[in-house]
Amino acid sequence: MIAPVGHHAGPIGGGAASGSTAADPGLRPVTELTGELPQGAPVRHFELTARQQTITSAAGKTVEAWTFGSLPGPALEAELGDIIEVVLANRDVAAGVTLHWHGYDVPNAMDGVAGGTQDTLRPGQAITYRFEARQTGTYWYHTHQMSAEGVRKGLYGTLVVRDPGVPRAATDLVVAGHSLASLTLLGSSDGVQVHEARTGTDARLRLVNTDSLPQRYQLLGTHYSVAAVDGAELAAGVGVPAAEASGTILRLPAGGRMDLTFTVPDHPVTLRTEGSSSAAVVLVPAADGATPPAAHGAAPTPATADFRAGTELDLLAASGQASGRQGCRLPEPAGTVRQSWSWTGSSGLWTASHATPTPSTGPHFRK
Ligand SMILES: [Cu+2]
Repeated sequence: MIAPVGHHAGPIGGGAASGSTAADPGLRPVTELTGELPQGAPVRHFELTARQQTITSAAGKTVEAWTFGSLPGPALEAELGDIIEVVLANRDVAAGVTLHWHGYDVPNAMDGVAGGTQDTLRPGQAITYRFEARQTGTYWYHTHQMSAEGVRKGLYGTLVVRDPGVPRAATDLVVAGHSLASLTLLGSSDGVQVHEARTGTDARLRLVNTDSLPQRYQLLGTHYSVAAVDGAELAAGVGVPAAEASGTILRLPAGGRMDLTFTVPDHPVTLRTEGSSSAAVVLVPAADGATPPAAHGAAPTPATADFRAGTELDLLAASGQASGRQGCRLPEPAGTVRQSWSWTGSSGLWTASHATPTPSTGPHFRK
């Protein structure tokens, strides 16, 4: 039985009392800062249940995890202007759970910071998060109760918000890199994951580092463009030449994202992470209609990456060259939310704070 957690469930952040018991009638409990929702907007409804789970990986490793049913949790998708509604329940994670929207601007009461904007959910409890999708791009969600432990053990997933006015790439993949004990995952696996795509069509690979340390990746077999960083679309993508084994290394900071775009070539494209020699995401040219997929033979042997020989892509230098200026910021399209980053020692995670206000219809509290 799941009991709802109401606005009067108890004291919240910093000892401030919630509800009408507040000593100062001029103070509003943070749990009331829910913002306003657009009338009649489509509602994207999701249900996430935190649980203890034993995971056996593709490579045969067994780890004790905390999950939202899978590693990563369900991939959440919405369009700009939608209402994102997520019912979070805690089945049996004794340490508690919340949902924080990494890099995503939400009303304060929806921000999921245990002890700051809500109480943690204990086993048997549930809460509903509801907010308008006002930013497009690649984001992720994670627990914010003891997050150094909770995120690492598996309480995370991806969030992608699309602009319905922008055509979706023919192949649009979200791949979260994650480390859990001896396990390093690319997406949901520490093995080889093969996706088919037609030669000549466009592809977008949304890379998310869900670790609390930087991670390094390589995309082999194609030239590509870094089209977005941390959810913000770049005005001009940063071009990266085709990489062989000693090619360009993409270094993603803790919690960081990079969207890579390319045209599917007539040969495989392989994504590798430094943390695992077994994990690979491989895009192979799709069989044409006349040829059954089986005729293409066994799964390809993925390209091998050499992380010692490659050089890290310097986005600042690359964008400076592109614009003819030195040391400039990444180009920003209109409406970009500028993000700064801060290290929160208590949670052991980097968190984004927003320096540029976005239009607000409700009370927002900015970290
Ligand atoms: Cu985060």
